[in-house]
Amino acid sequence: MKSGFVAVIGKANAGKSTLVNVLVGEKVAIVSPKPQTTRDRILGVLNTESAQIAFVDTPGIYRSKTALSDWMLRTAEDSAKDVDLILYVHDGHKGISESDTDLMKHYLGFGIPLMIAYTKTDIMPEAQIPADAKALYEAGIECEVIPVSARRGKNIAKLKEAIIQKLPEGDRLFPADVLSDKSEKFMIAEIMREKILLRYDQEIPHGVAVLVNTFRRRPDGAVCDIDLDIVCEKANHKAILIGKQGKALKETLSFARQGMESFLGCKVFLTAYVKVKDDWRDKANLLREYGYESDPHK
Ligand SMILES: Nc1nc2c(ncn2[C@@H]2O[C@H](COP(=O)(O)OP(=O)(O)OP(=O)(O)O)[C@@H](O)[C@H]2O)c(=O)[nH]1
Ligand SMILES: [Mg+2]
Repeated sequence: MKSGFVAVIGKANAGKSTLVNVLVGEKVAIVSPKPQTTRDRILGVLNTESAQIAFVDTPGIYRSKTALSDWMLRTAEDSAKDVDLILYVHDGHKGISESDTDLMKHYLGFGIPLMIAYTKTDIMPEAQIPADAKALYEAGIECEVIPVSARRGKNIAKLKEAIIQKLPEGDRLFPADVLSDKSEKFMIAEIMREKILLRYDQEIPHGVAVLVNTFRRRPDGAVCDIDLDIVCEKANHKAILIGKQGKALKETLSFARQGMESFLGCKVFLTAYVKVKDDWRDKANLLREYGYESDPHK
C-alpha cells in the first residue's frame, strides 16, 4: 500500500482546484475563472485499492495586497512543507515566463520531490508541449512534467500513476470513505462564494466573506434550511451585490441554491442577508472571525 500527502501548488488561476476535483472524483474545492478563488487549504482524498493520496489544495500564488492575501500566501507556503510530494500546477496555455521557473525553483529548493502538472493542454497547440518541456529543462527545472487537461480528463490516469509511484509505502492516513477535511457547512459557504465569483466582477467577489448562521437538515432528510450572511467590504459593493430591485442577488441566490442542492442531495431553502464590514480583509479580528486564522494549520 502506498500513501502520502501531496501539496498542490501554483500560480492563482492555474487550474489547481479543478485538477484536485478531477483526481479525487468529487467536488471538494470551488472553481472560477478569477484568480484567488481558493482561500483555504483544502484536503481532497483519493482512494484506490492499493493507494491513498491526500491532496492539499492551496490558495494560488498571487501578488499580495491585503492581510487576507498575505494569509493565503502563507497558507500555500506552509502547505508545501511536511508533504511527500509537491505537485506544481502550471497553466500550459500561458507559456513559460521567468516568474514561472523562479517559482518552480523556489519549491524545488524545499528538498521534497516535485512533479509538474502542465495543465489546460486542451486550449493550446499540441506542438507547444514538448517545446515547453525542453524550455523547462534548459531553465534548470529537472523533474517529471506531465501534460494534462483537467477539463477533458486527459492524462489524469497517467498523472495518478506517476504520483503513486513517488509516494512511500504506508497504511491509509484516513478512513477510505473520507473525501475531504472540510464540513458540509464549509462547502455551503464556498458554493455561495463560487456563485458570487461567477456573477460579479473586479474587487467585489474578492471582498466577500460568507458566514453560515444556520445549516439544518430536517428530520426526514429531504430538506435543508440554510441562512447565511454575505459580508462585503464597502457600501457601494452591497448596492451592486443586491442590484436593482434585488434582481442580481435573487439570481445569484437561485444559482447558489441549485449548487447546494446538488452538493447536499436534497431540497434547500436559502435565505441570505448582505452586510457591510468596512475593509474587513485588512482587519485581523474580522479575518479570524470569518475563519481566516492567523495560523493556517489551526
Ligand atoms: N480549458 C481548461 N480550463 C481549465 C482547466 N483546468 C481549469 N480550467 C479553468 O481555469 C480556471 C481556474 O481554475 P481553478 O481550478 O479555479 O484554478 P486555481 O488554480 O484553483 O485558482 P485559485 O484558487 O484562484 O488559485 C477556471 O475557469 C477553470 O474552469 C483545463 O484543464 N482546461
Ligand atoms: Mg483554487
